[in-house]
Amino acid sequence: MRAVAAVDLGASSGRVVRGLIGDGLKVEEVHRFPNGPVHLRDTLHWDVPGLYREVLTGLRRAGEVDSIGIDSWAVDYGLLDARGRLLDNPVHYRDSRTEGITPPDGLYEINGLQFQPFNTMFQLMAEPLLPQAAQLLLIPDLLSYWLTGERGAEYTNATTTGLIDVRTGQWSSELTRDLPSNLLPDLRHPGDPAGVYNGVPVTAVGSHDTASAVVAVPAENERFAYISCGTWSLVGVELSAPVLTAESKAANFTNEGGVDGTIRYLRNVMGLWLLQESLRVWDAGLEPLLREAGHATGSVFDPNDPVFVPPGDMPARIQERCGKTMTRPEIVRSILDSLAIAHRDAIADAQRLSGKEVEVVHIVGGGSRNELLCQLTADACGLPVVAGPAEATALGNVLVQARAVGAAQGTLTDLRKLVRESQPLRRYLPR
Ligand code: ADP
Ligand code: LRH
Repeated sequence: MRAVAAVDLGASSGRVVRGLIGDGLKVEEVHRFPNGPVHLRDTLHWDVPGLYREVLTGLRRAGEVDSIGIDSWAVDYGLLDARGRLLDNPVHYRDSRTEGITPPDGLYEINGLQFQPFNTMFQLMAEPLLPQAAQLLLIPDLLSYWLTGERGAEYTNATTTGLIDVRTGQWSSELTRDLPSNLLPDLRHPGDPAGVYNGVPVTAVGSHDTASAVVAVPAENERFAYISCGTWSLVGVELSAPVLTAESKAANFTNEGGVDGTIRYLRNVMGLWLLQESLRVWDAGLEPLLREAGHATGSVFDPNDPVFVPPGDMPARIQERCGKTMTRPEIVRSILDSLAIAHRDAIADAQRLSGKEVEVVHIVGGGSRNELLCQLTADACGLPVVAGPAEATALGNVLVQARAVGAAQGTLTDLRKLVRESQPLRRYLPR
């Protein structure tokens, strides 16, 4: 048996899990803590030093391990000065500084990414500290640097910057031309060594949380769609090559770099952020409202409307979009109905645009615990939904480390079998 520690920082919470691999796969959560945006005067930040403190607590609780791996949400970064000091607390991707930015022509053909104003390359266009910066580290790479003193740019997360050429898998010389030289560190790949912390090797994993989540999708064969459902719903299929057609660009589909050279062909759907923010505004708990939403009637709105990106009064924005006043259960039901329809549309588009047909939809992440959302998604898609694991991201992180330390072997198919055989899953048939 080998033990590894996986640090997984989601946009709404972080956790550290201890994974045991050898005779099957066992995971135990040793630490969990909240995460979220913090307004400091006129800028929305993350509390990254606070997260680092929680990571240290989690690693202490994980005890003796053979490896440590870190993943987090994508696109955000810290800037270091020439002496390696953090220039400012990292800015949250929901900050308004990229509002109104438009993508240059010809970008999709190079980076293959759907247009999201918060992609790192657009944040850098609005970054006042760029002239003082010696190096940029994406969040998992920054935490890894604080642990080990070593710097690098993990590939899967680097693809979310918009600065990687999707055809070569390298930093694009064209897109990085105007950036300070050496701003972007050398790339490292999932499974590569990334330094040592307290005598324990740190291993690069799919450090983009969605890359790790898709590793742990318990699919039996290739004909699956996935929904990595948490703060966002990342909805799509796994491919071996990017789709860069004009239709794909118009449909705002992204080609993100995955573990083992895969491409995550997907669309960002606004996800449970709508519900998280509603609960925050109401100061209400999730479970009673979900029960009541089961009997409520909802209205359908477009959850991907950019009006929902910044933090704020989601219930007011939703009622405005639906053109009527609703009760709380009706608002919750409207969110879930609208997400289910957006899931259906993204899965239909992914199949049409990539030519890949699917026979099952896997929902992983915290949203896989939402029974109503899973059933509504099965109903909307007309396909069976397999829900779980809720902690797919941490599991994918564990599995890539397990393979790097020699405790697991094989392809993604082999790693997925370990998930299928060890994790409770629930099946929903379309009604
Ligand atoms: P992220 O990684 O983006 O922070 P998670 O994958 O941790 O997100 O998912 C968090 C979401 O999962 C919550 O916002 C909530 O909507 C949903 N969730 C978590 N636990 C439950 C539960 N017991 N029942 C229903 N939904 C849940
Ligand atoms: C999910 C996620 C997603 C990105 C977003 C910024 O946590 O990494 O894949 O698009 O955050």
